[in-house]
Amino acid sequence: MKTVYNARHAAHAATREFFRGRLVPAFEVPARADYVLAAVQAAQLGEIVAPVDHGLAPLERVHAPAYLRFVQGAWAEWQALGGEGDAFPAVWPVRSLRSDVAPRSFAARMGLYSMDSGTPLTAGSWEAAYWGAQASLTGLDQVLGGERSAYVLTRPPGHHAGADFFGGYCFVNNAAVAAQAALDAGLQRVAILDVDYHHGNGTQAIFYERADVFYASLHGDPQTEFPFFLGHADETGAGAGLGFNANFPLPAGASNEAWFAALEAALERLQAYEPELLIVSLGVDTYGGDPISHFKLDRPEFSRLGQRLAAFGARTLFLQEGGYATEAIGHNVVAVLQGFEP
Ligand code: Q9C
Ligand code: ZN
Repeated sequence: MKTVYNARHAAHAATREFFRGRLVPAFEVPARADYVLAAVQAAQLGEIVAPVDHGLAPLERVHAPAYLRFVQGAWAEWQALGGEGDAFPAVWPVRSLRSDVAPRSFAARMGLYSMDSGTPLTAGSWEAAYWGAQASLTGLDQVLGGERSAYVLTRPPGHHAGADFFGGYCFVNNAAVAAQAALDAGLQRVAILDVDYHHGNGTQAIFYERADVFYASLHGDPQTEFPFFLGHADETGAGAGLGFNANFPLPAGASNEAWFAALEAALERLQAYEPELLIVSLGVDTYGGDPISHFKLDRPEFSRLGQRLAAFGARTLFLQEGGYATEAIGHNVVAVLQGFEP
């Protein structure tokens, strides 16, 4: 399987993030992708290719142009204000406040276009995220061009980013960009299976009222796990999208047996949908050793996941999402990919 590697990921390099009242070393760091790249090379998984630039238009198919422009220019605005260190939002337009007017204040727009204070915006966030989306589109080209599968190695991740907000370490929703581009290339039914520990609120929201993308996710129960405000089992889609969204929340600490039972249930739903393409939001923060998550998968389970996805039988685009046990994530990702294609 080929890997599309976004070498510009390293432009997004946060040093710290907020955690329990302190600034602690960031979890979503460049070393994550470096370890995965090393593991992909050591395993001789296949050719490693660079992203091809498809421009901004495919990103604008799922994100509000004003939001993309904001992220693109945010670092310069922050610098002009004399911002020291990374940029964080501090105020949000919650219930009863207006979110239909973009204020002139940069601080206000940081809040308008974000969902949490846990996502540092850095000098190279836009560059890294832009090229991550290009890597996704390049991976899609491989799969639509006849490859059975492709793996996109990029960061920052994407699945928490909504049409007009960043959060959860995500700025551009790579899975949504690829799914929409697949439809624009002529496909009619695209499935997204999100196996990251966290619910992909951005991806769900983008396609919630649509039948042409089926979003299924297994994740830590939002009652206790980020992103807290989406990801419940009763979210089944709306309007034309009713019946095309399926959430499988599991309690923090859930057993591997429970996780694989949920995987079966999700795949059963996707099988009935008969997708022409499967996009896997491949977070490996389900690993037992992950520092911010609470499932218990390990190497044998990651390999079993890959095998099970191969048996699903669809053209498959793997996109890197979370996974914060930095030194382990390369081995975990490779276990999935080698399980898929031994
Ligand atoms: N100190 C993804 O896995 N904040 N995002 C956790 C831990 C949010 C994770 C705080 C975690 C988001 C793509
Ligand atoms: Zn995650």
